[in-house]
Amino acid sequence: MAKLIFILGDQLSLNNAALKSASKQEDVICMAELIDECSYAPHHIQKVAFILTAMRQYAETLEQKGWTLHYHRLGKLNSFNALVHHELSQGTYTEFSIQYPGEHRVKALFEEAANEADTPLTWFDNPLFFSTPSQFREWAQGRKQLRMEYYYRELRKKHSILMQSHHQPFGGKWNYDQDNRKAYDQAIKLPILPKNNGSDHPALKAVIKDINKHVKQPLFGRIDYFPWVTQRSDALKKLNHFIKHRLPYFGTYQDAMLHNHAFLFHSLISPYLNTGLLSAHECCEKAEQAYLSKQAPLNAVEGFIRQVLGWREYIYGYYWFQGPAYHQQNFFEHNHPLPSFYWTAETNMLCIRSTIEGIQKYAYAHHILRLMITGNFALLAKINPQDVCNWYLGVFIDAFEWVELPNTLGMALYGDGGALASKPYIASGNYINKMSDFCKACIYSPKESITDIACPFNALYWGFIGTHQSKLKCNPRMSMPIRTWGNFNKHKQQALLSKSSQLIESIEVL
Ligand code: FAD
Ligand code: DLZ
Ligand code: SF4
Repeated sequence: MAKLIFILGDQLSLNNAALKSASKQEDVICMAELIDECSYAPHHIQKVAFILTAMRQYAETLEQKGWTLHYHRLGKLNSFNALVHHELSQGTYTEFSIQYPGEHRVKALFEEAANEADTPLTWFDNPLFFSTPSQFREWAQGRKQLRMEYYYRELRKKHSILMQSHHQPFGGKWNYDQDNRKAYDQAIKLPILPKNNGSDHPALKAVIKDINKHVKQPLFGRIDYFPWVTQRSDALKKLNHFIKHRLPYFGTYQDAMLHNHAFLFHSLISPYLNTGLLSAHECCEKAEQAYLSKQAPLNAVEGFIRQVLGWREYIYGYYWFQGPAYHQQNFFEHNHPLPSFYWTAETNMLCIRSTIEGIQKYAYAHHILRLMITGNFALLAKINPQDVCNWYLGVFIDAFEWVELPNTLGMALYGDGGALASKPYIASGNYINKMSDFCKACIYSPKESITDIACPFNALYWGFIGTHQSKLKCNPRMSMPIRTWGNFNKHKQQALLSKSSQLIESIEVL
């Protein structure tokens, strides 16, 4: 009797563990393009088109390799539940097999469907990560604080990555962050933008046509320029190109921001890693090799490996560790609605306008833009975290809940009260001015706080400190701004608090 193997839109690897467990002679592989999955978040058109095109191309590979495949194109089925019922009406299966999905929601849907069908369901760990949710749980057990740095060091040792000996990291230090905080200074020429892989890509064109026909909910963004690829062989080329041409400068300019360059020296590999087109192992191995062959310096290689082996693995474990109720947390009790410029980019704040225009165009913004521009503003303007998370889940090509939620709710919004981040990532216009070229061309001035031309980030920053002192004062890393706030005279405090409230009230016209 056959097993039914489900492969989801973010599991497109030939090393998929459920696929590996299957028999070509007996078992059936099932994949589906589902209306509900295209509409449950305010997705970017490039995200939906990327996933569906990659699914179709992966399915072709499976068929060429001789697998029996039930592939459902967009328009036939709405939901995972409908898919399970449809498959059961066509055949009898002893078991369902599936690799762990990227969301609690999807896991619950399959558990419910298998239960209803009275069919055993086997989950498999995703082998494209270095670690599993249960290994993270074991590591987390009994720890007062779950900090990425310590998880990262364990994984470096366990997998012997960038290690001189079992306990000694290359260069003698675990962390080169101090060298990795430069604004862009033109010392190195900016990389050329990735080419448009959209307009002459027949598979992508066919998918866009199907999306326009079947997905009724309007999608976010544009797709006239599509810098992404949709097959593993091309994703590998993109990775190799990054390692050769941009990795050497990745560390130095990791935190830099530019008005007219959305990508700088970043790798642009997150959509491929998150859908199974690339594995974390090969990304780290290639980066390590670049260091060993003296093609990239240690600060760059360690900086990159810290993102993939450190942050990405930690975030994955953390998401499953926190469980399905995590998304409801709202430590600061912020409840203002998301401003409409998060969708339209229509604001005079150039840092926000430029970031959101980039997202509309590419479904992408690099980490510091996500954290210190759109995330920082949402936190300072006291926007409801659930609204913010919904936006992040939709608008980025690489967004799946396991990675979006801890980054947005935990890291950017401090919505879990510091379980993930050691302090709120907040900054005034001064930081943005130091790290970018936005402020030079903005109608607001980062040097002013109260006047009509004052940068809104400034009064919002102090308004945030002023209103949340009691919640922040137990965090030693916040003692400096709290002390500074305390040293302001009452008149200045009052002026900043009322300017901050005014800005929040008039947010739509900023
Ligand atoms: P690079 O800067 O070149 O980094 C290399 C790789 O490291 C990335 O591809 C990614 O796989 C990994 N990485 C780096 N930082 C993180 C991190 N904090 N968490 C997990 N992996 C990391 N990343 C997503 O993949 N999906 C998301 O939905 C997502 N949402 C985010 C939301 C917020 C508020 C913030 C602050 C960060 C978010 N990130 C998310 C993390 C990070 O911003 C992106 O992984 C990165 O910008 C992707 O671009 P890149 O491939 O050019 O990354
Ligand atoms: C995001 C997404 C989209 C847009 N479409 C599909 C789809 O049609 N079929 C599918 O299997 N998965 C899709 N996904 C990914 C899911 O929403 C969800 O994030 C993953 O199934 C979690 O593992
Ligand atoms: Fe952004 Fe303020 Fe700079 Fe304008 S002045 S770009 S709003 S930080």
